[in-house]
Amino acid sequence: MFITSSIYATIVACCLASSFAFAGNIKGKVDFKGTKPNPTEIKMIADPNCIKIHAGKKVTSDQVVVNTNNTLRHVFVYVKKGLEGKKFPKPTQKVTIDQQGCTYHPHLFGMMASQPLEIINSDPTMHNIHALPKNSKQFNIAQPRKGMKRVQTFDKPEVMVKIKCDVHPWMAAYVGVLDHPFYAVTDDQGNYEIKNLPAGDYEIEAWHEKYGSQTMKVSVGAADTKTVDFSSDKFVASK
Ligand SMILES: [Cu+2]
Repeated sequence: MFITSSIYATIVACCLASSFAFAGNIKGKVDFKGTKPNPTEIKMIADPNCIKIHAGKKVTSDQVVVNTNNTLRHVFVYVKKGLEGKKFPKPTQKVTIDQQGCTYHPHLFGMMASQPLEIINSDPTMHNIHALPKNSKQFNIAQPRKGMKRVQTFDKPEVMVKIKCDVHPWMAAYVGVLDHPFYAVTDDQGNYEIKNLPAGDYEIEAWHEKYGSQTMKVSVGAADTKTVDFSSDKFVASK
């Protein structure tokens, strides 16, 4: 009995150790350098329903959001190189994009190829969501009524896919479609974190819709947490 339990304990300890041994984390922030731009007001004059939803309150663009601590929000950070040949299961849980207040929520996000994307219209007005991938099939869907939902997918990886509304020219969102789950988006403190990455050498890219992108190399060892910080003045405009 004693032998059996100690063998069992050894197996458990071994498995726990190995599951951590191959998982590392990368975290960091994206600093904003330069003159902080004023928030850009969105004029929703194309649709009086949109103006009514906001009850006359000013709405500002999500394109460039500099946080109070001088970091940049809405930056997509992901593993660009280093996972080639590795296969990761496709998640079955839905990712959601909501058309609410005549803007997209979230403004920028990530998902895996073939993962379901649920598109919701929470507004009492018509939206026409139009996704413009180059590697997957485009879709263009009218949702004239509040509460309408529809599920779509992107078949192939692509960083980034633009989503726009054919009714409201100010509406834009971006989605990074990947064949692995190692991505994150900077938050209202400019931070991101990519968890449970297999040990290895990686190229990490940070992408912003206005400033372009920056890549950094990092080696992640067993049970490491590495810090990789980016800076907007090092970003190079996207081609
Ligand atoms: Cu719209």
